[in-house]
Amino acid sequence: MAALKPVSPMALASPQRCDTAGVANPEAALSRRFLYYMSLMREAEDRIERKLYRQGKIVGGVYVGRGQEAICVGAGLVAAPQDVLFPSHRDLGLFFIRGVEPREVFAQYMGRAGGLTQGRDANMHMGDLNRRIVAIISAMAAAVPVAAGAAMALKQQRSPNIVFVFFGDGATSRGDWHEGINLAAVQKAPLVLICNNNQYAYSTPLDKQMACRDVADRAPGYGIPAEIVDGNDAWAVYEATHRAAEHARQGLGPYLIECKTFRMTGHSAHDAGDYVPKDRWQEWGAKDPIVRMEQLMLERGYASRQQLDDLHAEIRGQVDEAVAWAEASPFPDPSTLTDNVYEPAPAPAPTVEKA
Ligand SMILES: Cc1ncc(C[n+]2csc(CCOP(=O)(O)OP(=O)(O)O)c2C)c(N)n1
Repeated sequence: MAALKPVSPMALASPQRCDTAGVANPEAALSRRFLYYMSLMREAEDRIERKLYRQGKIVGGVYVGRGQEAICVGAGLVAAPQDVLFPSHRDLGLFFIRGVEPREVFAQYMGRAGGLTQGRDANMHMGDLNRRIVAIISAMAAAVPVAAGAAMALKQQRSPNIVFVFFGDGATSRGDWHEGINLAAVQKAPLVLICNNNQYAYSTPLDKQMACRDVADRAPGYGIPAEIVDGNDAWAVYEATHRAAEHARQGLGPYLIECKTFRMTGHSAHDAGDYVPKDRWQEWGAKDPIVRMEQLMLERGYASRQQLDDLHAEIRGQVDEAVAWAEASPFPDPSTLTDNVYEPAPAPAPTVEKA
């Protein structure tokens, strides 16, 4: 493991870390939050992908962020509660950070009435506007122009809030990505762009989908700053996101963060990822973000091994309960099928001129 870097005082002074303000050791408290959300995401996704999906209980496909948890958790803990989030399909941690209950997530994945969309539209389009999470947009990169528009709207309203949009490396080779960034850059819209560069887009390795070395190389073409961080280090992601968010909040426009990571799974539950060379799994398995956070906490005396084990046991218990609740939740009543479906008002009857 790389030597531990000190945490920058700027990141610790973040107004967004409100729940660690006044805490005796904010760095320890925030490390614990990183570990909690990353572990909850891992446990929930393991249960979904390795058990419920195989039992045929999941409606739709399953895409997980195994090995990439530090990205959405590190960035998500920077966002203020009223900032707007656009998650990708590997960012479950954002939902938990915003207060979505694990039971709502399991119900969503199982198509139950207790899910966030009341049993509609499975997991791939999960969102909750009440918590300012825009539903995942499954067409790659299509979220970026929408997020640019949301950021422009916040700017017009003179809101102090900003927008965070998450996507993979493959998305950065799509036209919508470039158009969205260009628009946001020209308009100096408050947009933080977070790329999980997990080195594969489905089965396509990075060097077969883009000719530049880093995703960050694309930013200068739009006149915006970018930085590259270790995407398996929640603290590094947090600090970079903090810099990006400050930039956006000061009215300086978009900021791109490229998080180098690796997808420790196939593209989705139906894909074993056999095209990935075996040594790459080993290389990146040794950089597991959860294990690294535990090591940091142990080395700095933020927790004992027993406390970490207790935390994992607590999370497993939460997930057990949530799964049981979701399984007991009914499927939606068919009579509610068209509830919340947009119906245009009937056109007025044509006036008939009498001769
Ligand atoms: C426009 C479009 N083309 C193809 C797909 C099918 N598809 C879904 S995810 C994916 C790969 C995405 O790769 P990347 O953007 O790197 O994100 P990752 O899944 O690695 O996080 C593809 C090809 C899609 N959803 N949208």
